[in-house]
Amino acid sequence: MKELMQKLREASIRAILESENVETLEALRVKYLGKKGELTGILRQMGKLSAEERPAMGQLANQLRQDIESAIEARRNELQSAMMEKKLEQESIDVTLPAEDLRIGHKHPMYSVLDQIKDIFIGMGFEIVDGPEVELADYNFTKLNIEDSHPSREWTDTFYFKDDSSILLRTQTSPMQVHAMETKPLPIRMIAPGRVYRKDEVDATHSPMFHQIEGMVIDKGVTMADLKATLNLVVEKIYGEGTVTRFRPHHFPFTEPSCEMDIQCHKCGGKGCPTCKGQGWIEVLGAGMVHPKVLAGCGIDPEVYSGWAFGMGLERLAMGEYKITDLRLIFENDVRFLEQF
Ligand code: 2NL
Repeated sequence: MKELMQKLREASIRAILESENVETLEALRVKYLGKKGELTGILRQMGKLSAEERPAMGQLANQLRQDIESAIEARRNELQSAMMEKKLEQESIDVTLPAEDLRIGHKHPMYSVLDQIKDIFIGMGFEIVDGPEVELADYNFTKLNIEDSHPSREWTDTFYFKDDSSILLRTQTSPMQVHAMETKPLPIRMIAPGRVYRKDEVDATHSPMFHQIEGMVIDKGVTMADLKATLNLVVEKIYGEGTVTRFRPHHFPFTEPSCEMDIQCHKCGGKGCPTCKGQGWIEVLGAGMVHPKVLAGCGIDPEVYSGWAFGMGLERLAMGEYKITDLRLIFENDVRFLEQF
C-alpha cells in the first residue's frame, strides 16, 4: 500500500507539473482526489490492514492528499499568472502607432447661412425665438388674417393632424410671431427661423419640408422707413456694401402695405445673366407693415403700436450663395456633397 501511494505521488505530481491549463488541472484533481479518484480507491483498501498498520498508513494518505492539493494550488497560481501575463501582452497598446484618421464633420450649408443671418440680427438687438412645428390652425392662419377660404388652407396643400383642420404642421414660421405678440412685453425685436411644411412633391425646387426665417419689430412709431432701412442693411451684410435693392408692391393677408424686396443682381450688376435669369434683379424676401387686424387680434392696440415684418426662404438663399442647383442635394446629406462647403 505504501508503494501504491508512492506511485500515485510520483504520477500525480508529474501530471500536475506538466498540465498546460486550469481545465486539465481540474480534471487531474478529480482524477486523483475526487470521490471516485485514485487516492480514495487506495483509502478504501485500508480496511484490509491490521489495526497497528492503519494509523501510519492513514497519516501517509493524509500527507499525500495535502501534497497533491498544494501541488495543484501551486500549479494553478502559475498557470493563472502566465495567462494574465499573456493577456496583458496581447492588450498592450503601441503608443507610437499612427492614429486613425478622425473624420471631423462641419456645418451644413443651410446652417452657415442661418448662422450668418442670426449674427446680423443679434448685432441689431433682435432676439432669436424657437417654437413648435405642430401648430393650431388658429395661430398658423386665423390670427394672421388668412381667411377660411384661402387656398393655402386646403387639405391638398397643408399637413393636418385632424379631420376638423384644427391642428397642422406649420406652413410658415409666422405663428412664432403671434405667440410673441401675445406673450412678450413690448417692444419686440425678434427673428424666428425654423422648419415649415407644405404638401409639395419633391423636385429640384420643391420639398414638403423647408426652412424659413421671419422677423418682426413692434414698437411705438415704427414705419415703412424702418423696414426699408433695416432690410437694406441686412442685404448689404449678406451680399456686400452698396448692394442695390428695390421694393415692389405686393399682397400678404398679414401685412398692409406689403412688398417684395429684390436685390440688383450681384453677378451682372443688373444687365441680366444666368444668375438672375436675365432679369437683372433677384427676389429675396417678402415684407410689410403688420396688419392692424393682426395686432389687435394679438391684444396689441394698433392705435398705439405699429410694426413691420418680413419672411424669407432659407434654401433659396443657400442655393444662391453656394451655387447649388438642386434643392434635393440640401436634404440628402450625402457627404460627397456636404464636403464641398
Ligand atoms: C415670404 C413673405 C412674410 C410676414 C412674412 C408676418 C408675421 C406676422 C405678422 C405679419 Cl405675425 N407678418 N410675417 C410678413 C410679410 C411677409 O413672408 O415671402 N415668406 C417666404
